[in-house]
Amino acid sequence: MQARVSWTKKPFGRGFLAGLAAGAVASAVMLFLHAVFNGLSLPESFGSELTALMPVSMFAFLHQFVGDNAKFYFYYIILAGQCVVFALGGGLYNHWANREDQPLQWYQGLFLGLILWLFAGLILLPLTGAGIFGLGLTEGIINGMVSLAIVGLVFGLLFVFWQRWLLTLRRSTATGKVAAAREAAAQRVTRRKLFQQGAVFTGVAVVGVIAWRFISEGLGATKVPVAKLLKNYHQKVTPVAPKYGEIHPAPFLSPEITPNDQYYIVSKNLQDPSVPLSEWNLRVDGLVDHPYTLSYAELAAMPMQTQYESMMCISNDIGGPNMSNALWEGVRLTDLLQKAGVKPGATKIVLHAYDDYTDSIHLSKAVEPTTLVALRMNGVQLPDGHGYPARVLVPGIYGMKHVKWLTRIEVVNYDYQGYWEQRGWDDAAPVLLTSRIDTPLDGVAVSAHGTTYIAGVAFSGNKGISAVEVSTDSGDTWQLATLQKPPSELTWVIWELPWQPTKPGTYIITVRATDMDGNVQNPNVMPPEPFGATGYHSISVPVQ
Ligand SMILES: Nc1nc2c(c(=O)[nH]1)N[C@H]1C(S)=C(S)[C@@H](COP(=O)(O)O)O[C@H]1N2
Ligand SMILES: [Mo]
Repeated sequence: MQARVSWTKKPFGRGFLAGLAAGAVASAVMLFLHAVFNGLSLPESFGSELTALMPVSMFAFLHQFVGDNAKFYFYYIILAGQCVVFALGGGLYNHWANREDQPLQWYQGLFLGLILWLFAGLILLPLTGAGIFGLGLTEGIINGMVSLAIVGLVFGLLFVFWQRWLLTLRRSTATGKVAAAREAAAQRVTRRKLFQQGAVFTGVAVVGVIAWRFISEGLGATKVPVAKLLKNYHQKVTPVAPKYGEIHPAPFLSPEITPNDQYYIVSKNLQDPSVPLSEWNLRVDGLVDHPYTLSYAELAAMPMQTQYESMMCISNDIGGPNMSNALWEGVRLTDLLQKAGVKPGATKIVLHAYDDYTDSIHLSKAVEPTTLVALRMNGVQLPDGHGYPARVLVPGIYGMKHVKWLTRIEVVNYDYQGYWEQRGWDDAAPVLLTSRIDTPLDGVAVSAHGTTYIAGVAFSGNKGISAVEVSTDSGDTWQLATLQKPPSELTWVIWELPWQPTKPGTYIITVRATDMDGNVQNPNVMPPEPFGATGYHSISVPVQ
């Protein structure tokens, strides 16, 4: 007689294992249906809801330490959670409905699949705010019901298959009792060892990632003590006439216009939509006299405006990469609103997107002549990743409100809060004046003989740049950089300072900008949440 029966040999354990194996495959099918046939992906729907429920401080922590890949890690954890739920479903079913641990019948698998299908459609999805079977999502209720039914079917059949297969193992190992007992004991030891090793590895990895984040980025904005920077800081000055001139080409300096394939991309989605024009139109409705719908051709036939505009993500760190500049073409939002006739009492415009993202802007911002529904970027149709077929441009406001894959413009009379605002980010979200050193690279040595061009970009949103100052002595003295005359006040400005360090040693280089109104960049170090980051970008450069 075996004294201890491993849990995997009890009905629950066997059901759990079978459920886990079937659940992993069913999850893969779910992702496949989502990617190829616009089926519903529970992890995405759920992840979206969980980030909304997360306190802002926790979100900030994750963002700080895990960085831009946070959404992917988060998603994988939820995906693993989904497999565990499948496994629990299998375990509990086997425990309650199959106490004798007999081979299951196929109809039992289908029954379990049906229960999980109803659970997902009637309980889980409504809990995430997506409505019954994803009624409120772009995928729609039909796609939701059908794709989840296929997932349930796959799960149910595979569950029975694996359960039966695991039972055949019991029969074959039950023959040589002594050998089996010895083997089971050995397995217990290796399992414990594996578990211990796994825990140690995970611990080391977590500590390593946190340490690495501290070293690689945490220091960037704090190399010069803020107290020192604040000593002769004036929030507002009389703006000087910009010192425009020729900029020397330097390695790693951003080009003034970012090519489309280098333009930063940020979105809430794991997989961004690729919108078929046959399924797309633009609806203008809400508090308007004449709601209407435009096809792409009708929208493209309206008068177009061309403008240069830079964008930055509100989650960009000081010195971070999520900032770019392009030439855009689009229809003025105010023209679209005028066509509909905005009713008195309207205060905000809600922008709805194909990926179920939403955001809102104030009516006063919406009617500014530079607020556009853009169709083209750097002379070509919007690339998929940047919002094809249409996206909003709101100069002066962070990238968040530049809604991509736009489908609907809704006029409202209440204070709507968008996707990120519901997660604690600022609703006004004006771009906070910032500047970045692109070259030389942080920590990379330069020669003491000859000239090094220190250069980068400065960005104010929509207030232009009047001056960029650079310090090469840890913020003690500042020199005026040369600016490249920008194509508009809505773009970043390329700046440069030639530098001839005389003595070898390590230099701390810092940059700060002033906009056309005389506002000076804020030296106080603040993380991106919830208003956008502030502080000065600093690098340390060894001179040899
Ligand atoms: N539909 C939709 N629009 C969106 C987003 C999104 O997830 N979905 N992300 C926003 C954010 S946070 C930013 S910073 C910008 C980025 O635009 P880009 O990828 O073209 O640079 O798009 C905004 N528009
Ligand atoms: Mo963003």
